[in-house]
Amino acid sequence: MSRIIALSGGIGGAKLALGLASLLPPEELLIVANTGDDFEHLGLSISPDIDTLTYTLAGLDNPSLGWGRRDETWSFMETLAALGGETWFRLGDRDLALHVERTQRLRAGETLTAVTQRIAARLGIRATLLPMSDDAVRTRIRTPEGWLDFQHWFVREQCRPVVLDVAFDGAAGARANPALLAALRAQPRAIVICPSNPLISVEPILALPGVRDAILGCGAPVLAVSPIIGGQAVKGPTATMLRELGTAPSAAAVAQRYGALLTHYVMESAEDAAGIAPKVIRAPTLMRTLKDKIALARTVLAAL
Ligand code: FO1
Repeated sequence: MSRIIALSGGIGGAKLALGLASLLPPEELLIVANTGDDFEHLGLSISPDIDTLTYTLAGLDNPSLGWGRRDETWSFMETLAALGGETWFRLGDRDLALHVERTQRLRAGETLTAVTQRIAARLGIRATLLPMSDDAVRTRIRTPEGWLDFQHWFVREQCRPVVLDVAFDGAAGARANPALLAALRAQPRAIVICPSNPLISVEPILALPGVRDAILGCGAPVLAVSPIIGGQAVKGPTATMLRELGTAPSAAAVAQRYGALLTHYVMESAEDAAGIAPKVIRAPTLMRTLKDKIALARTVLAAL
């Protein structure tokens, strides 16, 4: 039974997940991926955070893009462009195979959990990787132009429209992954909130019925790692989103969003800890190399 439950979005979260997977026996690590970014595109079921976690844990990630597969080729996209198809969301040739395989199996009636686990096993991942839910939850962003589907705002519009609100369509009626709820009932050693965007990567997981209460009720420490360094996100729109929603971006602002959920918070030594209630652990949180990822994971496990 999993003893450490890691909640993760894409790139930043996946880096810490890899560090944890490098240190823990596989049966002691459960990684739960946000699926609020999921969408259907070109007839395919795309699960960006599951993809990034899968590729990162399998050593197949594309470090320069931060998404997709390494050693990628783009014949499919080039051909699609020549035919006048939609090219704002890029699917590399190798990546395409994963989406086709996932889509086929979902259409045949398999759950996203089963498909995710099969692909992870095929790629040699030994820790458990699960979607937060098998039901569709879709993050949407309210902008001055109206509500946008997440990938339309994030990729097609390059996060340019100002964020006025964030919603997780379907979350209230979705069932959290039963394996997550079971792991939370089975006296986990700790919950780790990876350094992902709180607004769009972690809060969709917490919005699922029963998850927040199960975390609070499980009695385990809950540790988050700050995704903000020096008022900036390492990658992605976390800082801009916080600002547009009326909060000055800082490590403390993220801790405050998680509120009473947290018992521990890991952040850089230069960050201001004023107003942070949980126990603060100072550590380097920038993860460039595998060594950095393992070092941060070691700090996290030592704190717990
Ligand atoms: N992000 C981009 O900025 N541009 C893309 O063309 C793109 C394609 C893509 C394909 C598959 C996949 O799993 C992820 C992809 N992403 C792309 C990343 C992704 O949409 C976002 O980084 C996440 O949703 C935010 O966490």
